[in-house]
Amino acid sequence: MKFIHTSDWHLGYAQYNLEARFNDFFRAAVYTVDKIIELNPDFVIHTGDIFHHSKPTPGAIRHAVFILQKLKKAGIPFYLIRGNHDAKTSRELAYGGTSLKLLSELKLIEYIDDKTILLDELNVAIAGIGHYFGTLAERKVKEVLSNSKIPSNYFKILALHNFIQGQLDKVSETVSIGLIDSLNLDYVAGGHYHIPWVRDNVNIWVPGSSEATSANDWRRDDVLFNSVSVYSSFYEIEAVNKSGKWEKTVRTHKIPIRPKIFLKVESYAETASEVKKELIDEIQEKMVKLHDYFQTEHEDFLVKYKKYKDILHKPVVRIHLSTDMRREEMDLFQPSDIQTDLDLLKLEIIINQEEDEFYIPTETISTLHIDQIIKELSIEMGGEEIYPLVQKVIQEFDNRPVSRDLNDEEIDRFIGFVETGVSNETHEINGKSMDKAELNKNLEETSKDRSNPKKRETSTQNESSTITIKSSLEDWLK
Ligand SMILES: [Mn+2]
Repeated sequence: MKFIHTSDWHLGYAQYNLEARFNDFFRAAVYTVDKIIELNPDFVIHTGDIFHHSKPTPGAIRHAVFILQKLKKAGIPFYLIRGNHDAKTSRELAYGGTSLKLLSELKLIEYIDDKTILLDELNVAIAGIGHYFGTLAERKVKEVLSNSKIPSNYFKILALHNFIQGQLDKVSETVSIGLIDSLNLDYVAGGHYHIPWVRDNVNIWVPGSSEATSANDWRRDDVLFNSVSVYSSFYEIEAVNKSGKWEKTVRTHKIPIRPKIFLKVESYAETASEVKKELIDEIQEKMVKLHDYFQTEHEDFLVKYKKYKDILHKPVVRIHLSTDMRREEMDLFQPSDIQTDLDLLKLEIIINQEEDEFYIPTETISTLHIDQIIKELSIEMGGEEIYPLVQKVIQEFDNRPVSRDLNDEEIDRFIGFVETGVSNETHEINGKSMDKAELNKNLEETSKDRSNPKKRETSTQNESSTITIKSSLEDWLK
């Protein structure tokens, strides 16, 4: 007995609003199915999110029909469960059924809608549970399995579209390993999580999505040269019953898809044109390596899918850039030029700019007493002499309830304090007595110092802030 497990095709997703990406999701699923037909399994299990949208466009439906017809012609049954993208809410379920029901009525798939089906010729049982939020996911698993009558000699498969314990922390809709382990299953087919993920000691296999719906999906084990993600995966499972005991082997198949290049670049160049050149060199280096790699490793694939070469040369690129460029240079820096020069499909640059401003390192801030922080800030702001003033401000607010935010009146008072000085009393600064007017003058000079670049250069530490250039309209969440 042999079957294929694939998941999360997300057909119809025009990522970055690009038609090329819409086609990428289609192409990845076509490659997958072509390979499946070559392997000629007894059946296929798809663990949900065949569509990206619960109301797929006619184009996305045509993609699905085209792909599923290939399998139908080859006589390979296709079992599918409901992903969160396929049909999100009960409201949509209520209005005349989902796209999955449509595919099922067209006899292109068999929709396993929270039930167990028995493939008696193969001695296989498939329990399929769609996506559920919260604890409902686990309850549905228990419910469906306890209502099923599965002969003990059958190969028992559970198909799920939910997170599994160990994938993401603190997600309420997580199915626990303990529950899965207690069910005595031969193969747990997982969807929803887009990165390949295996716990073979408890028979859990997650092939990941067939294309990347977000940059998070690039974090696979099989990235090339530490920076290029270019595969998706599916599993081929062969199982034999040897004197009452099932023995199985699981093979991973990789599908070449649109390359995604992720780079961390620390640049010490100070001009926009130098930084640009560095980035172009880095990207080109990876592209050349990738091209060479494909020529040797995937010669057959390149012959079979000639158009893939165009895709290979047009990656999606994301760069985390640390730079010393000053603001003025930053304004001259145009990532879109790089995208155009290299003819990339999409370039995103996230810039960590070094800035000449005072700061308290965030990693130590929690261990510093507030008074110490204020003292350091005072010194950075222009001199120890304003420290007594700031101290006074703190004292004033020291008795405030810590468990709530300041109310409007308190905020006004606080702002008033800083703007007008503490009171009409005189203050001792460096042994000198100052009245309110002098204090204000002192504060004014201090703030002048802050905006004076020469003075700023003497500051010992730099602030690191994150600025996203060309931030994408893309919703990075699955
Ligand atoms: Mn998905």
